[in-house]
Amino acid sequence: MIKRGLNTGVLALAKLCGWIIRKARVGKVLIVEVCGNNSKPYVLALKEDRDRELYAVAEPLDIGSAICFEGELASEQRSKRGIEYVATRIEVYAKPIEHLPVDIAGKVPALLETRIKYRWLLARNPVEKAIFKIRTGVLKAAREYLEKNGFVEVQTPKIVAAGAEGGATLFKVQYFEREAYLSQSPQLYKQMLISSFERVYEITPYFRAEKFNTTRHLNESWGIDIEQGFINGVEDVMQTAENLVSYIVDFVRINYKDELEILGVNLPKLTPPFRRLKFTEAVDILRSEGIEVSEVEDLSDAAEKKLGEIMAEKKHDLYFIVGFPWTSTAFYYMREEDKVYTRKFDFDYKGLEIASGGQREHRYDKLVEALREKGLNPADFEFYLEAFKYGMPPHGGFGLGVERLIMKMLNLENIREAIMFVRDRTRITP
Ligand code: AMO
Repeated sequence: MIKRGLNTGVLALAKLCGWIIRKARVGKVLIVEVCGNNSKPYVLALKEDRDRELYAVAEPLDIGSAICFEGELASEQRSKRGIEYVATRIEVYAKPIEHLPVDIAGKVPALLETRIKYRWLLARNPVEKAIFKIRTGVLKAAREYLEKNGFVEVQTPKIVAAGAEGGATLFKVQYFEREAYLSQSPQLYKQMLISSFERVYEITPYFRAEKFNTTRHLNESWGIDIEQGFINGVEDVMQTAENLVSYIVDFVRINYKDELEILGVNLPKLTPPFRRLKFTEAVDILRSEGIEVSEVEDLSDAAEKKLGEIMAEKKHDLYFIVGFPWTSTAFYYMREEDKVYTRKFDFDYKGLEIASGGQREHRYDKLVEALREKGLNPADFEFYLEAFKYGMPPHGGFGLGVERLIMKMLNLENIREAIMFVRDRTRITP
């Protein structure tokens, strides 16, 4: 019988598989660390005289060998590095034909460049693996929260005829005889679906031809996008955003204790509601600190970071900036009566925008006017505009950046650490 330990996912009696990441001899004992799907490695302590047969199999194996073993959880757990098993059988599935290009045990720290190139291999290392296991948990938690709250999962096209977030960052693709683009955001489609669903969500890649090379941008990133109909205002949407993020953080805090420990991350429980700052207030705060900011443009990365430091001093790790000027936003945000400010918000975590969203313009005439004012041709958006003709309720939503959320939760320095295969200015392989 195979028994699973409470909350640990550890198998008491099992066949377990993975790769040898470390081998050490302590006197007559051979310590073999095997890393499989579990974040903590399995540890086998084989005594030369007692476990003669198994010792003979394991002793000549190189780091990187793919093996399975059958065994039982050791009654006495002596290893600090992993979970100790008493093996009864070892089977070798594959041996490396070359030396591994990176040090999986992590004794020699690899440069970020190397880590990005060999992430798929380095994920044998508990630290690297922990990040990706938590990434899975983030998506699982998001789905769980959204399903519990009446959101329906949808999938929208990734090859599109029009962009929603500005022409400068569109990747062009040749689509038979015509030009098309890779989707920057499910924005237009998720809004269209609010003509038949009350609430939708999508977990989706975004493709953005942003030319710069920063620690917070990718050219292919993932978003948790939601759209929510029948709202009374932007506040309803901000509540969904803060509750969703708090749920995700709590889910990871409770279910990924081993991984957080491996990463040395202390993830405090979040307690919404978070502070709402008006855009004009954010401008005043930054100016009072001597930072130059415009009243009509979005905050620069540097200003955003500085605001994060100021807010952190006041014990606000997470906060919203709401009421962005119309001059700084996309066409689809609802404008206030004054036409100067909009119902767009940013949601920041430790000085980084992790999500942005807001209430949308749902009135057909005003939407057409907004497109024109932004210099866009309503004819290019006909398929989208049509959805606003047949009873479109007030609605709003947001896009939450998966890698940015993980980066801030786990205190990673570079967004590239939060995704397995990086697409940035210089990388399209591996
Ligand atoms: P926005 O363009 O702000 O809004 O994107 C939403 C969120 O997605 C993440 N993100 C990125 N992460 C890494 N690299 C990038 N290049 C990148 N671009 C975006 C960020 C950001 O906050 N349609 C709106 C959302 C909405 O209103 O619903 C949109 O796409 O975390």
